[in-house]
Amino acid sequence: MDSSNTTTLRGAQTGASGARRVNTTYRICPRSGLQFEAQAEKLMLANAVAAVVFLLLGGILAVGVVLTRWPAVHWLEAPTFYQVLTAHGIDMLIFWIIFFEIAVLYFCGSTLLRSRIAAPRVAWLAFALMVIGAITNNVAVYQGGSSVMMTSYVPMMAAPSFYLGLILFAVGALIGCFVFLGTLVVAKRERTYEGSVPLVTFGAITACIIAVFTIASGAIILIPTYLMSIGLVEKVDALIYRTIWWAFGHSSQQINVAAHISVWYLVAAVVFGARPMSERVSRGAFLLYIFFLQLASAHHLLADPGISTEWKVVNTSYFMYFAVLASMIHGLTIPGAMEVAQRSKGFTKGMFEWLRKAPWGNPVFAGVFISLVGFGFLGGISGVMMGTEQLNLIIHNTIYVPGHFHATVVIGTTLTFMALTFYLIPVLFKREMIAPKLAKLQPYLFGFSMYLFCLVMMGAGTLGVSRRHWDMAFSGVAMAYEWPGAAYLMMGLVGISGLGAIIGGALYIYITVGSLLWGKRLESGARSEQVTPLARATPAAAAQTYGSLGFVAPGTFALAMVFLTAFVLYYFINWKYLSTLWGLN
Ligand code: HEM
Ligand SMILES: [Cu+2]
Repeated sequence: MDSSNTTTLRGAQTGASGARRVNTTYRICPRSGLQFEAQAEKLMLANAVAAVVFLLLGGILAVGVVLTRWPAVHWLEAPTFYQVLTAHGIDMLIFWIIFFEIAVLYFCGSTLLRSRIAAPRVAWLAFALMVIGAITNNVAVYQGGSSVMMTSYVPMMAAPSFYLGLILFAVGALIGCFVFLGTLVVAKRERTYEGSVPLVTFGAITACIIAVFTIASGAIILIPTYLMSIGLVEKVDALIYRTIWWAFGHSSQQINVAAHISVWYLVAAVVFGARPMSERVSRGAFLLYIFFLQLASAHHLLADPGISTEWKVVNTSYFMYFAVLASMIHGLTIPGAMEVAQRSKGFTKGMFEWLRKAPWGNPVFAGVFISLVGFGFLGGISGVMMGTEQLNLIIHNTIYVPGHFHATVVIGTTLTFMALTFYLIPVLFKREMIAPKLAKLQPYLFGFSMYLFCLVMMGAGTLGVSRRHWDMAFSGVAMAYEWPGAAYLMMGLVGISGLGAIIGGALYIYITVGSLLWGKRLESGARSEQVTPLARATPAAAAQTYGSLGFVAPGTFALAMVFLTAFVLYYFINWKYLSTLWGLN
């Protein structure tokens, strides 16, 4: 480890260069050494709690979705199913994740940089807008007439309040992004950190930049659609809608990826004291996201007529790989950093002692590791397969698609955020975690049920089972389609594994809310009116400074080769399958 990180906080301590006296207090968490500014802390709490409320709501709705898609149960009536599916998608993917991300941004801006948050009042306004928007949108969906799914493609129209809710929420989130950017400026001006911003914060900046672009795209298309719903605009072109909507819909997934990968680096730092193998490479990989990810939006339009093949191919078969490359760099350097850190602690036997002796009973680590592996193998490989123009035809609009994105946004983002919450319960919530045994179990139950859930959805999708379809059996239809038995079997397993994941999600909510409400209060750490310098021995110090670990990680290299083999095999199998579908032999 480099010895240059004797971080002292010249500016803030001496009150030098522009440091403005602001009426606030700071506390040092005695368990982590992290410093929380009073306003930022409250804002993080509020956003995280709102996130969990929507996760709870989305999880309850998931029961309805899953029990209807399980053919033997086929629970809800068609109109209710589409209504519940719309609310499930939006509450989960938009409200749960973005509320949590705003909390993560404030954490990376304020806590990691040891700075006060810029403009806390504005941040509260942002929060209020987001809450009002989310409630307005939900009410619209439950009132009926807005079961347009989360993509809300025109010319299918929802109630005006459906779009208005989304727009208010987006404006709030955008303001939250600017508060984060403002916090960076404050930290820089008041010199609360030395050198470059820490890598985790750098990742959060990436997420924030993508978010600004994303929200702007969302506004460009949702505002005219809103105006159409109230009768002021006559027509929004369907193809233009889809193109711009996906500049928003796809990019918003990149916010998630950048955010959860930042959290992986954070957890590697706080659990192992691990620094990235190479700061520069990791930062470069984050930059690749900014440059190339939006271009990959084209993979959502591969089946759209009216868009040229050249455009689709250039975007999805060339530019997309730079973004994939970035994810693979993170996917290697994070376990690599953990390996190097573990080896330096003496776990050097063979290729994998570092991994065997990892803290598997710690849900913060277990959650992140299960997330990382599942995100790479299930989400990553299937994503590249689907993003290939020809192969996309096999799975377009089948339940393979939700199989893929539950691997990215649930196993990747959601499981990571759950793991981070467990870290934050004693640190930010200042409570002892209730039910630690259940907490140990939680990432395994939720993660592995989700692994199976995604796999069987992808399996059923490969056989052609539609997504967003109330009745795969087409009962009562004159010329029904005869599915192979395997399709029914896999949809049955979707039901069972889905319920497993829902129980895992319920455990998370029970532990989080329970700890918050009746967990033993922990000492919060002394409050001070001034920023305190970061002690080098602080557990979280590695997350707050600059530096690289180096490159000796044979175990991770072996894992990477396994990944590559799986990738090549799966790619090959799909081309082979495509050739049988098209009868080219
Ligand atoms: C807790 C366990 C969960 C279960 C059992 C579950 C189940 C499902 C199922 C079966 C579908 C597909 C329905 C269909 O296409 O016919 C679906 C759709 C969806 N889910 Fe989940 N889900 C869960 C959690 C999540 C989470 C955490 C997120 C986001 C972070 C999420 C986001 C979505 C989205 C965006 C859709 C697509 C909605 C649409 O097609 O418009 N789900 N879910
Ligand atoms: Cu995409």
